[in-house]
Amino acid sequence: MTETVLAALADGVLTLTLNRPDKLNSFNEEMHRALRAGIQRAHDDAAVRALLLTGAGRGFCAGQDLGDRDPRKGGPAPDLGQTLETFYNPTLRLIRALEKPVVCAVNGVAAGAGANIAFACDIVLAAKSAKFIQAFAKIGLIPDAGGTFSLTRILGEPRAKALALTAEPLMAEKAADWGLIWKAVEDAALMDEAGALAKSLAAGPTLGLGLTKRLIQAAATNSLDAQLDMERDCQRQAGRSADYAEGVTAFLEKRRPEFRGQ
Ligand code: T3D
Repeated sequence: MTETVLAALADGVLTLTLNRPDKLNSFNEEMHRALRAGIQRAHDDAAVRALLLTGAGRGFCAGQDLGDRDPRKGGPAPDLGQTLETFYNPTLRLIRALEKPVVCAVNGVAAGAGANIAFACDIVLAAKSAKFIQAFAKIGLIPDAGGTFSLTRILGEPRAKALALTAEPLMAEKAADWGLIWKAVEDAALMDEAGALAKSLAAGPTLGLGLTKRLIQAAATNSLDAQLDMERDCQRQAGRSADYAEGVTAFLEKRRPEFRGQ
């Protein structure tokens, strides 16, 4: 049977590739479970120092597989709150809580929860031909997988509302102009560029990078006082790391540092 998520570990980077290309990598239950297991591995395995998420084929991810939601098949209406609780929400929380860099290479259309999973990642690169669609409005749903959170925080209400209410596609270059993603790159260069970025992050001081991620995510809800306290505590931790000692030593010895993520 074909695996719904391909996993490959090289140079400290765990690459997870959503792999249902015939369905534009939309989520069935198996793919939900496989993606969650892959991200959990990134949490648990010290050999993983960065995560790279992408999609197979011409799309990144088209959200939920609507074939699994076909009302014509009869039966009671599905409890979508339950499916968010069981599948999407744990995945979103795992991505945000992972104290290692998460790079997302959006190789094609990202729709519905597929777009919002990308926005939960730390650094998002997209092929210039890729587009992001809050497709929910077209089928009577609300933006989930953290969409109302990320769109509003990153873009502000006017753009978040327009994207969510109209379900208009947003092209990669405009998404980058708006600050919703890091950058749009030539299609042919996407995987090389995203792979090189993930590899260089994985070779970096990943303990410090993880703390940095924690701080930036906390800033949206912290007061300045709380944030300053948190920076003090995290800097104390970073200052005791082997990577900090190595970074300063390498600087003084005018050589490249060799970080171990400790
Ligand atoms: O249910 C819950 O658990 C609640 C959570 C919901 C989370 C969500 O994500 S809800 C939103 C679900 N997603 C969508 O509504 C997007 C549906 N797809 C589209 O609107 C379009 O496919 C795209 C705009 C993404 C791409 O359009 P296009 O023209 O490039 O491709 P296409 O021809 O529409 O799709 C190609 C194939 O993928 C096609 O199959 P076929 O005809 O070749 O056999 C299409 O049916 C299939 N596909 C695309 N998206 C989905 C899908 N099949 C199942 N589910 C999909 N979401």
